Amino acid sequence: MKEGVTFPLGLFEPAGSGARAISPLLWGLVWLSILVVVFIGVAVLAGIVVRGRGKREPNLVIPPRSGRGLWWIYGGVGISTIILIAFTGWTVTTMAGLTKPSAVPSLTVGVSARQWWWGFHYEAADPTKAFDTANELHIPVGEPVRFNLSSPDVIHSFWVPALGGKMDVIPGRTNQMWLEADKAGVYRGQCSEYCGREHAEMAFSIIAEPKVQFEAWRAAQQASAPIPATAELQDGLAHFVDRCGKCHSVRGTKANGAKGPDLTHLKSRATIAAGVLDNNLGNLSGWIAHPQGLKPGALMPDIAMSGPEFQSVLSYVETLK
Ligand code: HEC
Ligand SMILES: [Cu+2]
Repeated sequence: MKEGVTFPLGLFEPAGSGARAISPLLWGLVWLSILVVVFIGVAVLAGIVVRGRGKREPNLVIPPRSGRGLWWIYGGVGISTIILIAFTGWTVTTMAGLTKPSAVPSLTVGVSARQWWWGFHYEAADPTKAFDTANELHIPVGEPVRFNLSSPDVIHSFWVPALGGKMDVIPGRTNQMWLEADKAGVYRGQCSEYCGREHAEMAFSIIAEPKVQFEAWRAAQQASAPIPATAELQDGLAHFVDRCGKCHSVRGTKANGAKGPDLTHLKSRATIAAGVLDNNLGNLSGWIAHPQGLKPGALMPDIAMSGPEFQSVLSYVETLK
């Protein structure tokens, strides 16, 4: 059964100003490509038919090749060059139009593209209000949002086709882009620069929602994780810090690793492992027990735990709403 982020990328259904600006160019290139294929196909077929007739009908006199044939080459090269220059100009002006958002973005999100998941850092004027999350972005509808893109490992590419163009994420530098969603909805994002074994399983979603809902989500994310109330959960937290805390952070606890996604509000996300699995108890349990079976090569190793230890960690993780 297919799970996780399965809905299409929506390349041909622009839902944001960036994607809308690109759409005519996209269609222009699609139609140009179709025309070229059809034209060349017809020319090749015509050539075969005309030349072939000479073989089947020996009496037919085909005039010897003359210099006029070369005009096909001159004309072909000339017309192609003009069309290509025109499309280059169109591409460059479209790209230039995309560099400036419609308004100064009030929200900035740092994107850390990793093998093979996405870390998101929501900046805030008051640094105590900044927070991290992973693989699921929330943005307010109808407002440009700025993204600062960086990568600690290899080159990735940040792409949400329904909202805008793609931008490479390059180690050692911070690329900037912005996106704006016209309508509320869930949009699919995908890494679009081959980055290793699980490149295809490096999806994320953008949830564009009305400002009020967005603010409610942001306030909930800013909160630290609840302090465990029962002995079992306290045990779970202790094991979690011990076994998982070197790679994962849970705000408000001693777990402050940064090699894996921030799990403070794990259960608020719809999927886990960069859009690979639905976020439910069964999948979470399967993932923690044997991540290598679900996403081979993922940078979370299988971790050997005793039955009770595993159960307490799982129960604790389930409280991270
Ligand atoms: C060596 C580092 C490391 C350790 C130790 C580790 N993890 Fe992970 N974990 C990761 C990485 C990296 C990912 C992202 C994998 C991916 O999607 O490719 C991840 C992903 C996850 C996710 C999915 C999060 C999401 O939003 O997609 C959960 C849940 C998780 N780990 C739980 C745990 C638990 C519980 C433990 C301890 C038993 C643990 N991890 C130990 C590195 C680690
Ligand atoms: Cu990637």
